[in-house]
Amino acid sequence: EVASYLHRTSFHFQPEKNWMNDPNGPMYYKGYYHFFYQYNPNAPVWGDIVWGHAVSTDLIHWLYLDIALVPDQWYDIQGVWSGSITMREDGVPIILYTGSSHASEQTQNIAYPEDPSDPLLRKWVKDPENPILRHPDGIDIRDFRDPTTAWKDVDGHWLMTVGAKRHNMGVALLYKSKDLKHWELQENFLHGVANTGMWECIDFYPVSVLGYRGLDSYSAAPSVKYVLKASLDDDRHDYYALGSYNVKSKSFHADDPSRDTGIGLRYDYGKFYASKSFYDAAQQRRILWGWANESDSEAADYAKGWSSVQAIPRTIRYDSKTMRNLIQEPVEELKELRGPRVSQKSVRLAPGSVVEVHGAIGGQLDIEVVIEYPNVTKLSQNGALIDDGDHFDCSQGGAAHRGTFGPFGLLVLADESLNERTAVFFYISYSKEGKWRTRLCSDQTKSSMLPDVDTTIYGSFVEVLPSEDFLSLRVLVDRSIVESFGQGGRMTITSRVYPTMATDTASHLYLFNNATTAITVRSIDVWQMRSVAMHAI
Ligand code: DQQ
Repeated sequence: EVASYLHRTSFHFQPEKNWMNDPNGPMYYKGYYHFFYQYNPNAPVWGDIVWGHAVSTDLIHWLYLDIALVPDQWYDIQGVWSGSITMREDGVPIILYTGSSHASEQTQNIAYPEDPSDPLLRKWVKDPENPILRHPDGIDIRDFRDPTTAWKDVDGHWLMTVGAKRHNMGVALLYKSKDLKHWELQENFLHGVANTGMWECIDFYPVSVLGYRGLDSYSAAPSVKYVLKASLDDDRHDYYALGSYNVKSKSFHADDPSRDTGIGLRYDYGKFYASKSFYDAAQQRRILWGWANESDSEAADYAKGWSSVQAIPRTIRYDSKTMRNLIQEPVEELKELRGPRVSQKSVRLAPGSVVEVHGAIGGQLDIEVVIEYPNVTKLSQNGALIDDGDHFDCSQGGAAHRGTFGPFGLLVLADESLNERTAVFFYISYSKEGKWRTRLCSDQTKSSMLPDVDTTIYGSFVEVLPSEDFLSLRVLVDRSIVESFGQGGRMTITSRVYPTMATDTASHLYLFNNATTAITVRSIDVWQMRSVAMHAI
């Protein structure tokens, strides 16, 4: 038995105890970042859901506030479910949320801050006229939830969407309002995709194709693209499409319907669900929160008294290099926690080698690695064996596989005898279409000696441009979470792991190369991360 506090994260957001799920209504208000979350105050499993509330001045150090919304009305008595914040024109934030009624009907409701002059917004009041929306015809009472942040239509009205399901088609229902309270269903959907099931926690927002700045207004400028995200209840992953928004017809169109409308791109290839973004007016950026649930059993959740963490908030922007995806990076403020650093340059990794990064000790690390992209053309002309890309996916063999150009990367949360280790690695292969493709994978199969943990291997392709002669990887390690950002944040993988030996000062870091070709690491920088004390005020 391993002491469960060793798995409690040290710089990721977690309540003091019990169950947490979706991030709700993140915002910046009067000098504070606010964060609400689906929370069960009574047990480390889902149920009795309320809106937990916390504030921070830097998105990293959090103070817990009193619960913001509890189930106390017929329309939300079975749970105060997910929703969003909208900034009213007078600068006052309002909450739109889903209630699960006494009859399990999903209703949409509105709540206001009791005292908008309090920067902490400690008290919230429900509108006496709630519910403000009931399910429309043709939508089941259980398939109507998670209102988005409202945005301005060209005629000055508000628009918002609520997720639903119609004949197994995931849809974003569109509503229009003058006052954020009286809503009218529009004839068209904002978007919908056949056979994708219920769309939970829809997010819809603009991104600038020009630069790093985040956007708040839903303009029709040609430099603005739109992201539509749906959390698919059926397969529990967050998918997004990049596209355009027709302000006249009020509909979203994916740039590449064949690829995107599936809803085809994932924010993260591991555990990252029910995510929600917000525009941070203080830093003019858009930030994304996502929920990372446990990979261990419910019995383990009861034993440790808590379940789930939030992934580190991520700055998101359009990838102006690939023009096909978003870039996600941990918020800059995380660097405040960086402590002692170890660095190495030009490390040659012979085929089949494991090399320790000396001094990179502990279960709390921020790792940045840059690896030379191997000279695949030269080596293949010399007769090296070429893998058929279609024959390797991350889950076949994982880090133990041996190919010409992979796997190579990191072993994190590893004990000295390598009984436990989590491998985050690249794998380059040649496809039937005659293209070199790179995968980023996270292999949990050897991450823990505990019997019940889900050790699924995660991963997918990451785009490497012809002009890029390197592979880059940033990995955040925090006791029971490993967050990997490939090629500058083009692709991410979040995994949950539960080492029993590789904990605390017995946790080591290694570079490894299981390819049959030598690999050169250009540089590796590793920071030990300080802990954050989160407490109630
Ligand atoms: N979680 C909430 C729902 C939402 C789901 C309930 C997504 O509002 O659809 O806790 O995880």
